[in-house]
Amino acid sequence: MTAQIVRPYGDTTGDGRIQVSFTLPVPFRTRDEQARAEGAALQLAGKMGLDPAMVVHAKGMGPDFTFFIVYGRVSHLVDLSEVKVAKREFELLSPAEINLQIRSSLGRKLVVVGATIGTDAHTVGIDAILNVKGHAGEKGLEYYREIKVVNLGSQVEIPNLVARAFAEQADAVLVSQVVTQRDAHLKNTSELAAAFREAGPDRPLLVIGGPRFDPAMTSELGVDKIFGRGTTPRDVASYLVHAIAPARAGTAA
Ligand code: B12
Repeated sequence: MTAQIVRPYGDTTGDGRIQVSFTLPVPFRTRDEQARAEGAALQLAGKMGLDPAMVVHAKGMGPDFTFFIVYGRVSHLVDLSEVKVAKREFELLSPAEINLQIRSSLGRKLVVVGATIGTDAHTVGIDAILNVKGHAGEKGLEYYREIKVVNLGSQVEIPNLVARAFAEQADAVLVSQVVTQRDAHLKNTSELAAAFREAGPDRPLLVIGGPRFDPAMTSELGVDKIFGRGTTPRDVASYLVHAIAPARAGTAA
């Protein structure tokens, strides 16, 4: 049975050893600069509660920055009974169940329009969900007979996405945001939600995804659902069915 109170494992069970990496705006060119940089890293590690702490890797990043990996011991305990896990609010269905449910509930194909917005050119995530080749051993939404996928690609401007979504009579708009520098993903998502709000009351479902989103931020960002790291196409298809084409009484789910 797993213990309720656990500590990190480094060299031996429960020794509390962890490894952290960070960058400081300090140079690392001369011997003196290197010694000062490592001292700065150890000072930060100490303030973070790592005792003892050891710089196991330091590398200059351009003339003014240094990247560090620090290995050290923390005294904190993890109480597993206090861990909160968000519960999935929809049932995970098979592709056959998803197709059947769309057909019996909507009586037509479910239409999704996908894109990345802003300057974000990372398409691997949205393609993993949409393209037939899929992700993690699962086929993407293009594989589903009852789903029509319109993949607009990358760096789509929000007004163009809104126009296309209405032109396609999209049931859902799927947007990927991978770059999070200066909170670009949050700003772009809020702008997307505002643009759809302004476009009229009958907007499609807004589904956002990316590795660094907090799935609990849906209402704050004005969208319907946020998917994070490790999402699979079946997660998304099951959610779409739950939100757009729920099972009618008496139909198979
Ligand atoms: C491949 C890659 C690139 C490729 C992208 C090629 C392409 N066509 O996509 C190239 C080389 C072009 C690139 C460029 C850049 N990149 Co880059 N890139 C990566 C890298 C290595 C992998 C990303 C990836 O493909 N992951 C695999 C996919 C499957 O995972 P995913 O995106 O998380 O998607 C999953 C989930 O998040 C979710 N999901 C994602 N989107 C959606 C959408 C919906 C609707 C749903 C439901 C789910 C969902 O489902 C997916 C499957 O599980 C990451 C580092 C990393 N290891 O993650 C950096 C990274 C994302 N890149 C980064 C940066 C900085 C850049 C550049 C700015 C670099 C530069 N200075 O030029 C440019 C930006 C270009 C631009 N305009 O956007 C940073 C971002 C840092 C930040 N905090 O924002 C990262 C994290 C690297 C780093 N550590 O610095 N990059």
